[in-house]
Amino acid sequence: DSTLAHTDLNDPSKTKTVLFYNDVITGLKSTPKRLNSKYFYDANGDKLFQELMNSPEYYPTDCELEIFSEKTAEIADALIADGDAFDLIELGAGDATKSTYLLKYLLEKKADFTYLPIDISENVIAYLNMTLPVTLPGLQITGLNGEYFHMLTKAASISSRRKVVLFLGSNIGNMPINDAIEFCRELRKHLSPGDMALIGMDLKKDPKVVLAAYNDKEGITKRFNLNLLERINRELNSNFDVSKFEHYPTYDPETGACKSYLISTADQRVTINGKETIAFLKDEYIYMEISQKFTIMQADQIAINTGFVPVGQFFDTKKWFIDAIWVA
Ligand code: AVJ
Repeated sequence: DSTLAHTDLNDPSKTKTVLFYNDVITGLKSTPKRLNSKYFYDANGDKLFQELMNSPEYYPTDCELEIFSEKTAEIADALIADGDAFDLIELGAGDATKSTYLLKYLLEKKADFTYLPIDISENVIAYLNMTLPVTLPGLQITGLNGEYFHMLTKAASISSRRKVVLFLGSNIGNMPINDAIEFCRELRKHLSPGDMALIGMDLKKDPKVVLAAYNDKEGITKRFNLNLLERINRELNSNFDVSKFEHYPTYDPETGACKSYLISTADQRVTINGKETIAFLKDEYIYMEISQKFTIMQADQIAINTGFVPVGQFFDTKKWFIDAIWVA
């Protein structure tokens, strides 16, 4: 019953706005209030995440970069398998820094593959399509902008070659464990026997180290979270006063759940799309994001429970992060 929902649904950019609007309204009308962290990544959010990856506290990227730079050959050789042609599909490719190590090695090895990065951010896909063929001459690349499974289906419709799916950066941790398991089941359904997945997972570790990564001194994580409120203001004609929300990260060493909240510092009202009014009480929270941490055993269990066979494990020297290879 929104005005937005009555705008032109055939215009893909409008459709996206409507989906965003509906999710925001549903989330903010729920008890407790929540927003979906997949919406963090507009152009501004992409930039903030880049900054965050360079911050001293945010370790997952450094750990996985170490794995990809130090163990490139072992990882690539495991993925090449019998040397047949394959599609290398990356879910949530971002700036593809980690995968670039792999791509470079595969090109040197004259492996027969096409790289299909999938990302929710249009900016990311436009950037990869433009820059990767320059930095990696000879690379066959088809960037796909959209939701993971929609784009996996699309990838399958343009090619029937063996698939190797990269899901790095502990993006899998952005779901509660049961959703992650459901996600892996769904992923398995999109694959055929012999296809592979390379999954990056952040491991449980010193709780102080984990919490600091989501509470950096410079306040980048805080701005990263507040940017979603600003994005709602920009794209959905809304009036969040971001100075009246505080970033509150938590880490539970028992469950491995690292969660972030925005806490309203006052009783306040926000108008979304000029018509829907959302009331916040002082100290009321918006649940923003989960970044689940796993044990090595859990990583194996998730594979086995979702129809995969775990066949390889790669760690950084600190053993803070795992890249696991699973065969469908
Ligand atoms: C990109 C989802 C892996 O959860 O660690 C970083 C995003 N959020 N700091 C993560 C994020 C806050 C990141 N992932």
